[in-house]
Amino acid sequence: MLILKKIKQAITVLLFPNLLMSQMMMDHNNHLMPMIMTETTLVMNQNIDILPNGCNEISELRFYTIKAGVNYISNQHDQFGYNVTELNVKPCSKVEITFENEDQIRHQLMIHGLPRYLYPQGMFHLEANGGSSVIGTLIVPPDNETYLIHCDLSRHAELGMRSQINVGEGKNDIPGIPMVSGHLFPDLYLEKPKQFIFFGTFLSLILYVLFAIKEKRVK
Ligand SMILES: [Cu+2]
Repeated sequence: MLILKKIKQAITVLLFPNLLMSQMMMDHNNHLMPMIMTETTLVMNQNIDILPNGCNEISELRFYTIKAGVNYISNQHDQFGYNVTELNVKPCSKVEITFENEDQIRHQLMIHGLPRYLYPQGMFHLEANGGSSVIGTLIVPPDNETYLIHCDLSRHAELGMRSQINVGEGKNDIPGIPMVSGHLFPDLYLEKPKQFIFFGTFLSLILYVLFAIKEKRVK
């Protein structure tokens, strides 16, 4: 079997000589979980066939295309975004994600909090250079849970590159998911015009009432 794997790796390198493809194979519970890296992309902790504990079979196969980039900013506080900020899948489903990076800088799609006995550090990880796309697959656990999806590059998550995946009924919304649970660190100075309008209207109303009372007394 080892020889077959070596031959497979050699063929892969021969077929993709300009991509410098490397595959690091990790043995885990007698199964192999590859980290696949090219010049422009990375797939880590992919799981295409190992059932999480409590799953008797794969419940369904779901395909998602998640796009990343400035085109998907959903509010005035953000600088990055995903086009999908919430995914809903059945427990034990197999989820294939096509991650398309439309920006000119590198982005990631990381899912956190997965079972560590199956996903090292509880993490599933896709990464693509600007203008590149990559495909990865995972099998979700059987429990109702909500998992964070984000880009871990410096401040990208804080600036809007956050999403969540609900398994089954989900659990609690992850804070700071655009269009789902608000913004993590809203820029307060952007709220000042709204506050000014509110207090200005309130003050005008009080002055109007006082003026009206005074007029009534004079009459
Ligand atoms: Cu990013």
